[in-house]
Amino acid sequence: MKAHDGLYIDGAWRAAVSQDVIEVVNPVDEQVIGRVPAGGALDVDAAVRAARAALPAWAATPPAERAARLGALRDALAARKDEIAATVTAELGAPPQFAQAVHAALPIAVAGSYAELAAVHPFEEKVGNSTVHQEPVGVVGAITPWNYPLHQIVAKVAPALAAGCTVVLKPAEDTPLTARLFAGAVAEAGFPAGVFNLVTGLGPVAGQALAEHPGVDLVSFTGSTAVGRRIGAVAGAAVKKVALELGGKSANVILPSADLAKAVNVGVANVMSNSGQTCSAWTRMLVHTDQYAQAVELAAAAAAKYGDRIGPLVSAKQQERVRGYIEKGVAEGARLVAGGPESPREQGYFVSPTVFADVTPEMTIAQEEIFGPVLSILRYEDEEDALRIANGTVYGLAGAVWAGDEAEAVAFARRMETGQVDINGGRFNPLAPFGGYKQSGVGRELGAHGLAEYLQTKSLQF
Ligand code: TXE
Repeated sequence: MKAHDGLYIDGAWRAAVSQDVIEVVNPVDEQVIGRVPAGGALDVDAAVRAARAALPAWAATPPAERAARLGALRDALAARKDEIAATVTAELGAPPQFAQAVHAALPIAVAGSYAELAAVHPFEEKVGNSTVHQEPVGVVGAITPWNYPLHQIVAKVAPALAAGCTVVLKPAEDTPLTARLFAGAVAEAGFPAGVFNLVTGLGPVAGQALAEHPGVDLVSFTGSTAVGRRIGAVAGAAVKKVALELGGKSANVILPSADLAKAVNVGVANVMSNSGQTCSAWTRMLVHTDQYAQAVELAAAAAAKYGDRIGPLVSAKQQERVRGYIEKGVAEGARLVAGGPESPREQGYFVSPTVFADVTPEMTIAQEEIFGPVLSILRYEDEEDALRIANGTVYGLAGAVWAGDEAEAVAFARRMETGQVDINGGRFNPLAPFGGYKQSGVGRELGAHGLAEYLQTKSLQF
């Protein structure tokens, strides 16, 4: 068992003022695998003070030097790739291969993209008789969830540091060990003391204290809509900037001209990936009524093939929540064609890959984010009906469209109220902006749009 190692503040690991401790649990065998401090308001205050003190010098550091430090961070993460994957496997339960290929590799690519962007971004531009300067917003309070423990951190911290902001990170209490590895990589990369600070702790304590701290200029949050609303209200009252990446209920629209088998199989894989704990997952599959029966059969067969191969959910709380949704789906009249509410194993927070047919748009399982390996298949009569269903939730984070002809899929995608759409499958692009329409959030992450969140502009007139 790892020791109680402290918080990373002002360039050093130090003991927390708070004596409270978080026990980290492996969701496969339910054993305690580590303990970290549950920081309190005094710890958050110390971290924010360190970030404020470091801000002027870091903001004035030439972008090329900031880019060099981010390059060193990418290298430090790459050197820890195996350890990162093993830690994500231990605290999230992600299967080892997925942990390597996605949980470790993706954030390394994102850190690299910001090393490159910081070097070339036009922080100063001439506009007529003015120069427009893009300056860092200031001290960033970053609050991250557990579903992609490292990616969620890097997607906030890397652009913030590239912009010249300093950061206090409060990672999810379920996955703080990965965050500690990240802090180790930052220390090795040679950032000045106070530029990055880590306070592990509970959401309503450390997270709340960070969001409310008057020394924080921007709160960047990823997590539940309920907490996002509270953070937005706190930030609004203080007129501080806020970026919110919240839930999703994304539609996978299979148009009649599409390769049905491919669209269904990729669609099922998308939902089961990371055991369904992905905010952009295509949890609603929309199929034309003439192809509906065939799609249901294909999806049920695809889900059954997963069997035991997907990992558990992160915690008993999430397992209960997801099983509750499955029971609700049955109670509201949807037809289970794969999986179900029973846990497939005695131990661990597992949920079977589950597929519902005969789901109608108003059912709870078609409206609310489940955050587990649960797919709902809905039928549509024509394209307008498909669009109405696709746009018929409070969310708008991601989605997919499949068609025989790319232009047909693009035309449909452009009418969707959502922030990112994969055309005939799509491929992850670390430079493409990611974020929500409607209640899926405020702001964008990744690429130049992600960098812009951490910048404010000043114009000088001549
Ligand atoms: O989220 P929370 P939970 C959704 C998903 C999931 C549900 C609940 O539907 O089933 O949220 O997950 C911190 N002030 N998403 O309970 O509580 C908390 O410590 C400040 C979608 O884990 O929102 C953690 O660091 N911070 C999502 C972070 O907020 C607070 C990813 C997220 O936890 C706080 C995760 C407070 N009062 C869950 N309370 C996505 N969009 O990817 C909690 N936190």
